[in-house]
Amino acid sequence: MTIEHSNIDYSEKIPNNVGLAGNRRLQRALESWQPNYMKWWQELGPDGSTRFDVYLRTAISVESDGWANFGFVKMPEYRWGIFLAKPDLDRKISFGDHQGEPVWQDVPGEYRAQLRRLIVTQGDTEPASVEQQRHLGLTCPSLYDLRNLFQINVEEGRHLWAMVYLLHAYFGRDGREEAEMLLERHSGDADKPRILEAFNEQTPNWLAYLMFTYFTDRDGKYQLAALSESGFDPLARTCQFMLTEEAHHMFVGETGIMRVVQRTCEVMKETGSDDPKLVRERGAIDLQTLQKYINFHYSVSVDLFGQEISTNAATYFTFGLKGRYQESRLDGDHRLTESLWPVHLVRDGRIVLEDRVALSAVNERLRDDYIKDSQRGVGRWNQVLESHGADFRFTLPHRFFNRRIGTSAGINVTPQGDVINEEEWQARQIEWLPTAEDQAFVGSLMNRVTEPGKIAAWIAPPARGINRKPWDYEYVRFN
Ligand code: BYC
Repeated sequence: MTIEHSNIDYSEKIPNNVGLAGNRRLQRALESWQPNYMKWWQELGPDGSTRFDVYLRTAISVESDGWANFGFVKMPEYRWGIFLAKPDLDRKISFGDHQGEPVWQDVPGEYRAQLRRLIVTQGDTEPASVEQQRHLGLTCPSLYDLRNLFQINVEEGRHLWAMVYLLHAYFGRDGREEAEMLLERHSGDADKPRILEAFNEQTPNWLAYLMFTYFTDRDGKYQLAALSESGFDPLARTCQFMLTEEAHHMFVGETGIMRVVQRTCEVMKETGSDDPKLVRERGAIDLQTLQKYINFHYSVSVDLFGQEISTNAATYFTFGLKGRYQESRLDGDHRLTESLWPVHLVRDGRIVLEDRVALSAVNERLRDDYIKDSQRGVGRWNQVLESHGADFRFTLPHRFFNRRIGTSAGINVTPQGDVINEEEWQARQIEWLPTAEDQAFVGSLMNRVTEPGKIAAWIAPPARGINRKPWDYEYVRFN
């Protein structure tokens, strides 16, 4: 099946640029999924947000310039739709066994199971994050932050639509069944949990949410980038457009943490002390607690890249389904059978770096790209500390700290990268990961602030607002 690209049509029940009106069967199938999606949104989407008017951006075109339109939208009336980046008619597969062949507009029969699995895994994370964040609106630190939360939530909802479209359009009956399942598994559900572990964790407060959007959404960036190299063109184009939305989510995380650090620094200056106890008494979050949150969210997100040595990943690569980060722009070997890649592994209780066949290490290579990118924001947070004359510096823990997936799963590693025994881990993990007491403290700061121009005491206002509006603009209007 070939679907022509056209402009986004908002007069349709499901806005799209994939010519849905010309494919009645597909349109009917998606229209029958739509009420289930709406039911899910009402039950597990943002709590108590019905009837709010929110200043949201909506895609009006997929052109790289000016695709976004800003305006007030009543929350459940957001127009979720199906948008693919413009096709590149000459695009060739850039890696694996099919390197140099034209990209596929249909699913190759022999790769169907693997492709479906990738799409389902990607799709599963999107509604999961909405579920994880559903109560946060009740404790927002400002209207600006509330608006950003809702913007992210509606976009994650749209990303679910993007994957459901692929399942319906290209995978027949089992695709439709998978689409149903995406609304049946739920974050943290004992019987039907979400597929990847990070998406079953709780996002209990706004600090956890800002960390999540910085660290976990960044996994989204790298996974989507790898999928946007796919030989299956509809998947590649879907992911390309999703990536343009993802950037704002990570911006929310990066600047959000920066604002928390800023506020903590201001309080330290006011009290003339960096004593965590005094910082807490003044209603800000001490730097040690921030570091523990970094440790937790980073390590959980690092797990999302899978095993260091992975036959699944090698298969996806060889088949041309999922590439490396910016595969088509990389020089050199695009089959990876000859090259090597250095991989961290645990050998006899010690962490070693060993060269492995690059093909088996593509998960690790993507993780390396992710780690480098994650470091950048940490550097910016440290600049805030430096500019306030604080001595403390944030660090990313060792890649094997607190891991559940990969060769270091089940092995206790300190943030500095020392392997320790279980007893020491039990005794010392309270130094490295948020404790129940830390969580309770952060939770105690979470009071709802919804007056324009007002902001909670634990976070500084943003440097600027959305779409050139002032930060104290009335971004959400309650009815
Ligand atoms: N949790 O060979 P391996 C986003 C399983 S985030 C649980 O390494 P593979 C977003 C694995 O399934 C981006 N299980 O596997 C962010 C496999 O199971 P089987 C999401 C895990 O397949 C914020 C086994 O362990 N997108 O978009 O190479 C807000 C062996 O592992 C985990 C994607 O992930 C885990 N963490 O790697 C909203 C892209 N890790 O075969 C949205 C699609 C591994 O033994 N997914 N396992 O039953 C993939 O590319 C791959 O599934 C993974 C795993 C990279 C995740």
